[in-house]
Amino acid sequence: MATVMQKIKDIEDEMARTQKNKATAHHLGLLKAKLAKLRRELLTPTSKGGGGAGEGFDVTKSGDARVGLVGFPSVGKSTLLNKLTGTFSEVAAYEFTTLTCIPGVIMYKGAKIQLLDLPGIIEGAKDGKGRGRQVISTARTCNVILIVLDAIKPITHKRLIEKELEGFGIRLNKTPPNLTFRKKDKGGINFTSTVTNTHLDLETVKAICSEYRIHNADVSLRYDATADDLIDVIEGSRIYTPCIYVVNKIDQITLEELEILDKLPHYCPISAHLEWNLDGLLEKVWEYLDLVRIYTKPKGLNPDYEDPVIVSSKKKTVEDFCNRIHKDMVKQFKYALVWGSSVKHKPQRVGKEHELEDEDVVQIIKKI
Ligand SMILES: Nc1nc2c(ncn2[C@@H]2O[C@H](COP(=O)(O)OP(=O)(O)OP(=O)(O)O)[C@@H](O)[C@H]2O)c(=O)[nH]1
Ligand SMILES: [Mg+2]
Repeated sequence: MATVMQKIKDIEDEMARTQKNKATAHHLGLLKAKLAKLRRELLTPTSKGGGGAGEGFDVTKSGDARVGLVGFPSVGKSTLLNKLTGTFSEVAAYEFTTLTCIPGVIMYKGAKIQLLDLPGIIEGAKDGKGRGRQVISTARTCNVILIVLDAIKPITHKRLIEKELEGFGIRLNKTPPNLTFRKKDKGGINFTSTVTNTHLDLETVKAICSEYRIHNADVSLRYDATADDLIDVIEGSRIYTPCIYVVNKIDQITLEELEILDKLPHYCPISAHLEWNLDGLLEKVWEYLDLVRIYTKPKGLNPDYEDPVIVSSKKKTVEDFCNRIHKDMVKQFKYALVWGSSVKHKPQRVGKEHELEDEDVVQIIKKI
């Protein structure tokens, strides 16, 4: 392990030493690819060595969605979990109070949201320091990540945590790169682009590909992609997670300082201790989770508005809805009656490919 970490450090040092310009672009691209490969090696260690370094904490996923609290020690993650879920996780003024993953549950708009309190991470977590790797592995399983920051600590902390998560293949508030990468049997590296590229050129693309021993491929860009974007696509297994920066302890800063924070994107200022703006935070979490509530209507009865079935806005067909209820339901499916914004008529008869909208009412008609 030490050798992989040493190699990572050497490459990072070399990148820091290398001036960024046209002549060095391909060399930097190559170094970035090497770095991505080494980080992946850290994630999936060979059989020898400590037990499953790439594994997260053993907490069962439950409810409709999972939200994780990530941050440096003593920023107030446990305080926040306690206030939002009523679960007990020890709070103390000293660092590294929480040593394992503590789950709690938030009931919100009829959805059951699992909130995970995680141990504080330290710089270098992605390279194997502390329990950070386990923390970040668990963060990978979350539908939304809350990066908790301390209002009185420097804003550079935000950048450090982002770096840790990025080093582990988590992309925050990003969409997958809009570029095609296709391996071929022959023909060399073919590079095309529909826009002007300021980051990538043929030479850099070739350098990156050669690091992966890929000598024949079509690479086509539809936007000004970076070397990191291309590496993400080649590496695969990147996770794209929405993230909210929760700035805690705002009871310790001035109104002027708060106004500056208010303008930043993806931010939510709170005081966990004094319970300031926790409703605002929940609303934002709900927005970032992007969930769809579907009410069921048994035949001849009123819809059940108390207990919606929750699906993700990316998987919201009638079939997805059926699968959330029971794995065999779709086998018996004949058609569905839908009331709500996804249809024109009330009710409308739809098939299992139909996409539902938030707060639709659905009645499933089974085959006899
Ligand atoms: N002033 C102020 N203090 C807070 C607030 N929230 C938490 N604290 C204090 O900050 C300290 C650390 O809180 P914890 O909730 O234990 O922090 P943590 O992030 O879980 O820390 P680790 O488990 O060590 O990673 C405690 O002394 C809390 O009382 C807040 O909103 N304002
Ligand atoms: Mg804690």
